[in-house]
Amino acid sequence: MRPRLPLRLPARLLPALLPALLSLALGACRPAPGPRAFDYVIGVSMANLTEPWRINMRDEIMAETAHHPDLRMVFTDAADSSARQIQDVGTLLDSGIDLLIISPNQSEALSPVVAEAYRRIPVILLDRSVVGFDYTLFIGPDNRLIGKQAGQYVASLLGAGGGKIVEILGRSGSPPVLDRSIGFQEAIAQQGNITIVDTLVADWLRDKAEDELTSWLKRNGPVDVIMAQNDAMADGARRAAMKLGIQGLRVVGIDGLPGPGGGIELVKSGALAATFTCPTGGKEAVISALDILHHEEGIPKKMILRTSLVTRQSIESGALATFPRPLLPSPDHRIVLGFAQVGKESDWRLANTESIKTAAREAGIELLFRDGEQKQENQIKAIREFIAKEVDVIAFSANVESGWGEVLREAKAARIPVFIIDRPVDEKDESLWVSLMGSDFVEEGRRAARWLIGYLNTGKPVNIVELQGTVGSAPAIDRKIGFEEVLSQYPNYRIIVSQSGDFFRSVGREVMRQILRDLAASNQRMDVLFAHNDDMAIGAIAAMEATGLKPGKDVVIVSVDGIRDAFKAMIAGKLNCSVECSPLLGPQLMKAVKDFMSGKDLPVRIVTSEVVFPAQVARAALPSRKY
Ligand code: GYE
Repeated sequence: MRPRLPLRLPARLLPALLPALLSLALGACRPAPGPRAFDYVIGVSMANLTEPWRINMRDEIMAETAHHPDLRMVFTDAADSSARQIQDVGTLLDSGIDLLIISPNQSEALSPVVAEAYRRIPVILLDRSVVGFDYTLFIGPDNRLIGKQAGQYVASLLGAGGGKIVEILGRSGSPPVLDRSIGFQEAIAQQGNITIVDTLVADWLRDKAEDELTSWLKRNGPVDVIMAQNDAMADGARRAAMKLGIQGLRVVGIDGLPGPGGGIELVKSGALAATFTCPTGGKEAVISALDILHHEEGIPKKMILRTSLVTRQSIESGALATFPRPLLPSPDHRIVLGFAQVGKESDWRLANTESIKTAAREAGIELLFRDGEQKQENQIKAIREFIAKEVDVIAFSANVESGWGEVLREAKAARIPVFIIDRPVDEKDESLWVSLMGSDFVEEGRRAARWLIGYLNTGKPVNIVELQGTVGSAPAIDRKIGFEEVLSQYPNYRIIVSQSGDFFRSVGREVMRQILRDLAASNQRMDVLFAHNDDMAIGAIAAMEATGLKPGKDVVIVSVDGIRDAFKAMIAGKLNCSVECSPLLGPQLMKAVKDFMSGKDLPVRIVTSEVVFPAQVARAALPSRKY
């Protein structure tokens, strides 16, 4: 087998070399006429290839690539220069790559060239995102959450007495820096007696952190904790304190890389008090790239990778291993999955149930299905039944987001992994479930508002009636948040009435009937209806027509889901826009269950890829709608 080295090109030589190299890769690997040696060339644009974490990312990519003879990787190293990375991407595109994996040096600066790439080939964002959604898939950590977890840990380290902290940041402008710092400072702010006395910048580099902190400590004296945004800088901070003979200063880092000098070793040796794993996503990027190139269905929009606290105690207790793996009786054991469904409130829910049942059947998974009939207590009862029956896996969609901690802890104590689909819970302990998969409801709310603003395009007063979903449910809470977040920039848009239709079509009709009576009595005008789902919008349309109103004309209507009846209403001119929210989560859930049970690590969050359907596309789109 030809040695398959990662092609790492000095950026300055790239423009000249890459075409030749690629023709070599494409040509020289091609034996005499017959099947090609490989099918795909993937360009990997790295912000830099000097930081240990990025070198680890490249190594993970190459290790996974080695399992796929039909793949070739071409790496570029932008050496922390956005201008150079823009040039790298252009050169990679012009040399004919099939897919781009990019870890942007800076989000804003790289957004345009990523959008251009996305117009031509699939693009996977790795570790850092861009502005907007012009990409195929994002894989990376939730940096704000990492910062928050670090803040919570430091608070627990300092205890009731509190203390003083110095924060050491990575390179200014680098996307994780801001998010990690925001999350960290938010968590610290919740503790009244902890002060961040200063913030230093060390560009992710160990020696710079050592120099910066040495001079700071000489000027200001000791503090209680150093919070560094990566382990390399944390190690530099530790060296500074040691050099100055300062005892008792505790240092916390992020990355948790294995191997010599990595965060795991630094924690094990006591050099660091703790670190947080920050998976690079390199392996997931290669696997997802193949799925995309093979046109697999159900490619998500985001994969958020799990972060775990690493302390000496967690290393020694083995808790560092991701989610405790249940032991299957035998490799050919038929997995038994207990699923607790919300109910039957909407066409969306019916389609979701059908998707789960069909996918379980096709995956050869035995499904115990329980309908919660819109009551959380029924779902909790069903989960307890699954625990008592010792199923292999539990999955559910949370009717409302609160009140699940106890039963989730019972499932964990029984070593039964839990998957959450569709509606998340508001539990802070993410170790209570393996993975959450579903839509970004806040973004759906934003999309509804952005469409409305663009459609009306007016500075005149716009009166909006909002039909909310189930009170306390994540989609109702978050769609409202997203809708109002965008609307807050347009003061002429006002929500004059907001009531719940509980996601039911019938309730949407009754609530709208009453709202229309109240508006008539108070001589108020309704210009727009924003309904949190299509079913309530369709119910409201019936109520409007009963009063002689022309829905879609007298009242502009935007809703969420994208069910068939919404497309029919749009074709009839009664609904103006439906924001997609896919219920077809069955295949993704069953794949995740099988992957997990076969030992694979899973993202802690998988976000579905979705679009917006304005009425003008409804007729063409309806035939291909699957729910
Ligand atoms: O919008 C609605 C269903 O949880 C996203 O619940 C789902 C929502 C969906 O009843 O139609």
